Amino acid sequence: MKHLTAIALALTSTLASTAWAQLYDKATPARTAQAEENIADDTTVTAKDKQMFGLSWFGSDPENPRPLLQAPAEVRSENGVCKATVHIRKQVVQAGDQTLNTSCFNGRYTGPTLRFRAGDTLELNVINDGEYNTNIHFHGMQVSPDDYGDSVFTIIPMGHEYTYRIKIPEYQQPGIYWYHAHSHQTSQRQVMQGVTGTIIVEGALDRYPALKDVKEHIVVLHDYQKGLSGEVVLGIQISWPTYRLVNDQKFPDIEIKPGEVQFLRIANESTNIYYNLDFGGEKFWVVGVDGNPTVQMTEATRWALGAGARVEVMVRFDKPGRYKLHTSEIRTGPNGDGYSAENLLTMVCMGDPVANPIALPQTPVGPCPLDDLSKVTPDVTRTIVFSETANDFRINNRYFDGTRIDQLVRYGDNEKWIVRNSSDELH
Ligand SMILES: [Cu+2]
Repeated sequence: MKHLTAIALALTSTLASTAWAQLYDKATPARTAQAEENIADDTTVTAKDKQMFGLSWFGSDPENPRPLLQAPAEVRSENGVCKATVHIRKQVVQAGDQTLNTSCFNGRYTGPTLRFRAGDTLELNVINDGEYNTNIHFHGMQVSPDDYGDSVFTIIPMGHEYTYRIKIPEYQQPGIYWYHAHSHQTSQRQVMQGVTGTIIVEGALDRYPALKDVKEHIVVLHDYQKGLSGEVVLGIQISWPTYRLVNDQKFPDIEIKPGEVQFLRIANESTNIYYNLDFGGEKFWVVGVDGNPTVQMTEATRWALGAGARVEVMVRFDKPGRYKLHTSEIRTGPNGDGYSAENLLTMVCMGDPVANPIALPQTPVGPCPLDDLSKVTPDVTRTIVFSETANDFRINNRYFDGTRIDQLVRYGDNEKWIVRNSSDELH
């Protein structure tokens, strides 16, 4: 269970969820190939879906119309400033083939993507007409917590608004990040309600000139548990099945030509779920992990994505076919949670092969922009131990207290942190 869980204990009982996890684990044996196919069949588009989504959402194969993946709304930086407004308000929104009565950004379950370059300024106006006091955490950004910056101790009360003004440092690495509610004890539910969005720091492909024109897709993995009231449940049960979406859509398609290279920027914006992603054994090439460019393109056939994690990959399929982005069943340890397998989206490889296919992997031009810290002598070394009791999660045997300072670090120091997980589950 991730940090969001740890700080939202008021909403969920660890004991109850652990007991359920064991039960659930026993109840869900590994899926057979037939079962996997049934998942796909369940999500075949119906006449009702067509009405709901609008015809423009459907792919170019008239025999098998399916909703194409739609990008979330987007705000781009202009003249060095990315200026956006997110309005949290409770309303009925479309979430896949269901509706959800929820407090989310701008009437969409998936919030707007904010795009800017290192060195720009982000001005994010947050209007809180939601159900909780809130705030925004800019996940993975190396920015100041001061003044109108990235502080999880900021509180935007219900009925108020607040504008974050954040200078993005020149050393912020290009890649995919996200922003989400992080107010203590309600962040888990707010994230599941949809108080999240994606951040792109531009320039991720600057070191790969041959790839500068490849088609890009933002792929937001997000999920919820819905109660009888039509809202996100009050008591989230971590191991219970959740309704999983990709950019507000259920099992959408992406079209790709044989031999074409496309760029998938995948963010796990869920509260708890781990994904264990694959394309049915097809290779893909990783260019970024959690906003850090990889030194070289890394070939992979499977990638585990914890809650909050991101991965950016190049895909190419040489033969026509339907290649499903799939997550396998995953269990986070004897004391952890179990998540079922599911198909998330389909890359439909069709049409004429591209004339001059781009070779993969590409060799990057110039050095990796990340500093190599492996040879730096640390100024301070700390050991951080994660543990669990029957009732709570702890770091160095202490439960979170927002009024206490646990680690005081000096600006500019090089620190070595040894992180030890003594619990019986992934963290
Ligand atoms: Cu976060």
